[in-house]
Amino acid sequence: TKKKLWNWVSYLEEEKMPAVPLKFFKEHQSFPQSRNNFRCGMKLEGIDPEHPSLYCVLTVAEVQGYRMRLHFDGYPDCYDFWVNADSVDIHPVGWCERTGHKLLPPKGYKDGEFSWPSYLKHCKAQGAPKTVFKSYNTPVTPSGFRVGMKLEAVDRKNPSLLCVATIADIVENRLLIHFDSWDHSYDYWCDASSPYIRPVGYCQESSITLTPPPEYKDPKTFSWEAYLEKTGAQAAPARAFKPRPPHGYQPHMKLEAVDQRNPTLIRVCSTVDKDDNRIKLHFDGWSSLYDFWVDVDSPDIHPVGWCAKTGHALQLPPGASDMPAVAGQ
Ligand code: MLY
Repeated sequence: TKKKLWNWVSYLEEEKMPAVPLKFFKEHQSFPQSRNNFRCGMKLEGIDPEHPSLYCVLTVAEVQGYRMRLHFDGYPDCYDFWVNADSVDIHPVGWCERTGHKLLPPKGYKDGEFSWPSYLKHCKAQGAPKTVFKSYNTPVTPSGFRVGMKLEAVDRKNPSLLCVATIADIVENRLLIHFDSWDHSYDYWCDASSPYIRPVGYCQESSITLTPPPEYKDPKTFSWEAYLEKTGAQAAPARAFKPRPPHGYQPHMKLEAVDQRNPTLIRVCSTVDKDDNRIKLHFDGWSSLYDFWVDVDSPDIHPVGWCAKTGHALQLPPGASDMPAVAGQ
C-alpha cells in the first residue's frame, strides 16, 4: 500500500477551510527574506521577555529553522526562551554601551566587573556578527514620541485598566511603556500603532475610567493638567499615535503557531474567535482546553507553509502525525 503524505494543500481541502491570507501577516510573521545565520554558542544582548526593561547577556543555545532558543548566561536553562532570527529584542555585543542602555551582566558578575572582551576570551566564545541581526538594517522613521512623555496605556497584565504611563525608552520604532509609580514588571514594548496606547485625555473623552498612579487613593482627585505640571513632563502629542486599520481575521482559517506551553513546537492551528486586536487559536486535533488568545501582530503566528519554508518541524494534528510532512508544502 502506498503511504499517504501529509501536506497543507490536501489538508485544507479535506477540512474545507481556507488558509489565513498571506496579506494578513506582518513582515516579521511572514516568509523571511534571508536565512537564519545565528549559530549555537554565539553571544548577544537582548531583552528579558519577563522583564522587558532589562537587557541581558545571552547565548544562542539551539537553532531550528528561522527560530532560536536563547539562554541567559549564568542562569538555569528553565529561563531559556525562543525568538525569530529577525527579533527586534536582540542586539549585537556592545549595543548597550553604544546606546546608553544598562546591560545586566551574567550571574555571578558584580556591576562594573563585566567587560565583553574579557568575557568572550574567558568563554572562548564569539559575539554574533552584526550582519546576522535584522533590526540593524531597518530604517527608523522619526516620530513625535520622546522619552519622558506621558500617555494613557493598557496594563497588559490587567487588560481592563487604562493607566497613567510614561515612555521610559525608545529604540528604533519602539516605545517602552512604564506605569507611573509601579515597578518595572508591568513594562512592555510597543510601536506607535499599538492599540494599547492612547493620548492624554482619551479616557475622559471616551468616558472610560483612567487608573491614576497608586498614590492617588481617590481617582477623582487626579487631573492630567496638575500631574503634568507636578512632574514637569509633556503629554505625548496625539499626532504621534498611528492607529492601525482593523485586522481581517475571521474564525475558521488555518495557520501555523507556536505552542506557548512548549515554545519549541509550532502546530497546525485554526482560528476560532477574534476581537479587535487578537485571535483565538485552536490546535487542530487537540482539546479546546488548549485554545488561547494571541495578538494579531505576535511574532509567534505564521502563514501556512512557514515551517516547511524555514526548515522548522511542524507538529501535525494527532492521527496525521504518523505521516511525514512533505517539504515545500
Ligand atoms: N491588582 C493588582 C493591580 C496592579 C495594577 C498595576 N498597573 C496599574 C500597572 C495589584 O494591585 O497588584
